[in-house]
Amino acid sequence: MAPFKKILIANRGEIALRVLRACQAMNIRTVAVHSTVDRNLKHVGMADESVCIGPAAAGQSYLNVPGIIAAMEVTDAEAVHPGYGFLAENADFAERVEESGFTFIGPRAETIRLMGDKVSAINAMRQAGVPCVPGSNGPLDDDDRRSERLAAEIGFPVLIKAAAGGGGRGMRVVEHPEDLIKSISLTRQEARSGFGDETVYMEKFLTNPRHIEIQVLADAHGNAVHLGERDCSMQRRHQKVIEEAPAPGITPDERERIGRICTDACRRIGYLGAGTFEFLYEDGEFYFIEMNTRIQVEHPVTECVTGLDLIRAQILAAAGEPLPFSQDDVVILGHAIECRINAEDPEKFIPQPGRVESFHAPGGPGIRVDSHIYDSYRIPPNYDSMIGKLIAHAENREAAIARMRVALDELVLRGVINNIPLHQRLMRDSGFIEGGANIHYLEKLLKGG
Ligand code: MV4
Repeated sequence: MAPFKKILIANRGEIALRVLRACQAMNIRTVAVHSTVDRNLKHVGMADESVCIGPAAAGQSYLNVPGIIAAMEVTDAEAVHPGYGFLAENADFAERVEESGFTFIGPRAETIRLMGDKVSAINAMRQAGVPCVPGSNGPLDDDDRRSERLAAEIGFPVLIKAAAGGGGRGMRVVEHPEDLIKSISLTRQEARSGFGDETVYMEKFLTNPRHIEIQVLADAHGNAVHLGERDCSMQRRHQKVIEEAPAPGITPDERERIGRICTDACRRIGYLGAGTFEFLYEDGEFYFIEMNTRIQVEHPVTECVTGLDLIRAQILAAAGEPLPFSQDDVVILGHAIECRINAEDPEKFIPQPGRVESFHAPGGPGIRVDSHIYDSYRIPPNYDSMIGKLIAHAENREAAIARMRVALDELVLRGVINNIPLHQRLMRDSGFIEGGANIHYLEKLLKGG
C-alpha cells in the first residue's frame, strides 16, 4: 500500500522532477504547482495534475503559502514535498500545512525552527554530545569587556555570525582585538536589517577547513541511521560546485564515530526524516556548524554509494513508517561525484538564462543525470541558474573521475553558456585529483593561484 494517495510538489526544476519520479515509483499521484513562466517544466507535464499558483516572482508563487495550501485543498493532496530552497526550511509553512490537516514531508516544525536559529541549533547539538567550534556558547550580549575576554580566550581570528544567518550570510572575520567591538556592532546591524534579528554569536575562525556533512535518516519510532559523509569543499562564494561521497581520507573508524554522534543526537532531539549535519573538518577534528532540515541538492552522491532512495525514505518517514533497515544494513560502496551544471557566465558567474538549443545527456554504467531541461526549453531568468546535475559512480574515486570526464565530454548543451568547461578543467586539475582540498581551493584556483 502506498503511504499517501497524492503528494503536492511545492518546488520546480530538477528537484521537482526527482520528487515526482519517486512518487511515481511508489504509486503515489502527484500535483505540480508552478508559476506562470513555469508551465513548460518537464515535471508539470508529467504530473497527474497541475495548478498555476502565481506569477514568476517566487514571492508570489513558490513562496505563496496560502496559494499552496489552497492547491492542496482543491486537489485533495494529503502531503506536500517542499524540495530544497523556497519553503523547505520555513517552520511557519510546515506548521500551517499541519494545522490545515496535511502532512509536511520533513522534520517537525519545531525542529526546523530550532535549527533555523543557529544559536539554538548549536546549543541543542552541544547538549546532545556533538562537537562544536569553540565559541560563545550562546548569543553575545552588549557587555563589550565580556566579549573581549571571550575572544582573547578563544584566540584570534574569531568569527562573528548572525543567529538568523547560515549558508554564509551574516558573518564577519575579526583578525585583531582592536576591531572586535566595531565588528560585533556591524554584524548586528546587518543581521537586524537582513534578518530582523540582531542576535550574533562568536566562534573561533577555522582558517583552512574542509566542509564535510553527514546525511541522516530518522523515523517517528526513535530509529536513526547515518548514510556516511559528503565532501562539499569545492565551492565558490558559498555555492557548491562539486560534491562527493565518501570524503577523501576519512577512515571507516572516523565515519562510524561521527555518524554515531549524529544518530545519537537525532534520537535525543526527536529528529524526523532526512537531515544533514554540516561540519568543518580541520586537523582530523569535526566541528558542527549548522544542521539542514531538508533534502539537499547533493543527495544523489549518497544515494549512489548507499543504493538508497532518499526521497522515498523521506516520504515513508513522514507517513510514520518505521525505517525498513538498520545501521548495519548501510554499506558504502565505491565513490560518487556530482557536478552541478549551471547556466552561467564562465568568468563572472552571472546567470545566463535563455533557450536551450539542444541537450543530450550522457549515459553508460555509473552515470546519472538529474535535469529537467530538454531541447528548446527556455530557462527563465527568475530562479537560480542550476539546470541539472551530473553524477558519476564507480568502484573508487579515480574510476569515478574517469567516468565523469567521459560523461562531461559526451554531454551536449547548446544555446546557453554554462559551466561544463569548468568541470572539465577540474576533473583534470591536480589539486582536485589529489583529493581533500579545503573550502578555499576553488576560489584560489580561479584567481590564478
Ligand atoms: C565558519 C568558517 C570558519 N570558521 N565557521 C560559511 C557558510 C556557513 N555554513 C558557515 N561558514 C563558515 N563557517 C568557523 N568557525 C568558514 C565558513 C566558510 C565556509 C564553510 C563551508 C563551506 C564554504 C565556506 C566558505 C567560506 C567560509
